[in-house]
Amino acid sequence: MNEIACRADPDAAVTRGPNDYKSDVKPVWCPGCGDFGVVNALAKAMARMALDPKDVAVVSGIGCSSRIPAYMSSYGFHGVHGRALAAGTGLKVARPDLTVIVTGGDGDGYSIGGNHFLHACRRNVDMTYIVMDNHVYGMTKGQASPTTEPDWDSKLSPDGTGLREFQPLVVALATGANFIARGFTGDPNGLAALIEQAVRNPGFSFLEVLSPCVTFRPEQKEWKKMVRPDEFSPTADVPRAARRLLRDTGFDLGVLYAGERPPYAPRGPRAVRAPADLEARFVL
Ligand SMILES: Cc1ncc(C[n+]2csc(CCOP(=O)(O)OP(=O)(O)O)c2C)c(N)n1
Ligand code: SF4
Repeated sequence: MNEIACRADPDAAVTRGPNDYKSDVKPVWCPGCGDFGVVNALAKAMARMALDPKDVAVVSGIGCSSRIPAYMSSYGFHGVHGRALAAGTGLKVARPDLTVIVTGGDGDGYSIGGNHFLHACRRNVDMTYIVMDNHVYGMTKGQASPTTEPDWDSKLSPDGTGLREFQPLVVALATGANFIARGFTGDPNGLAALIEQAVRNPGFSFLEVLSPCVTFRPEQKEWKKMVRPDEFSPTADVPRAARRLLRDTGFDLGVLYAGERPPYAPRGPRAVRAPADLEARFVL
């Protein structure tokens, strides 16, 4: 266990290892699901940053991957399908002192939540978005998602959908995300390092994680042979990152873009009030 003194409480010499960031709730995921790797990497990254769990909120929508908040010892919010970024944005603006990490799947984030994805990139609120992309809707038993390959033949999409895949990194770059990277659940150390960089980079950080669904896409077990670690070299130059994406295989890993755009800061008088004041304004 990699134990590090907690930065938030140095005098008390609190030490926390990755397991201290996991809750006692046992994941209900299928054995071998890639999402286990994200819990492990997230816990490792939190330990490396010596975050205090009470200062972290993990926010999600709905899906197998969106169960993550229950498995962490930090605060968590398991919301509705496709609205994790809206909840995370509200939380971060109301409580800028918190480290907000939004998590979910490709269905949750790119399909029903696609509009929120665009505007989260554009708004550049200082938070991290981790998408566990398995190119399928796992929880609802294997429907095609926006990142499903057009020729993926299944009972629900015989002969494939024929639809072009959504390109999350291209969209994130075009709409203004301040940090863009791709990781793989089969490399927990590399993934933990990417999560740490994403959290530390100011503004909206987007981390696309290839996370195999061993039940509905068993062929994804081959991803471990297809990924290309450290393929991206980080740049703060948007045109350069865009040119690099033209030859992306979909399995290139690393930090594509680390920008310097200042994060969103609320303008004018502080709109956030004490919960009691807010309640009083809505009394009928
Ligand atoms: C408004 C609404 N529409 C549809 C659903 C059904 N639903 C639950 S999870 C899900 C897709 C999950 O896929 P993904 O986000 O890729 O996560 P995974 O389960 O693969 O991790 C859908 C369509 C829902 N819960 N709410
Ligand atoms: S159905 Fe797929 S995504 Fe869901 S827990 Fe099982 S392996 Fe993971």
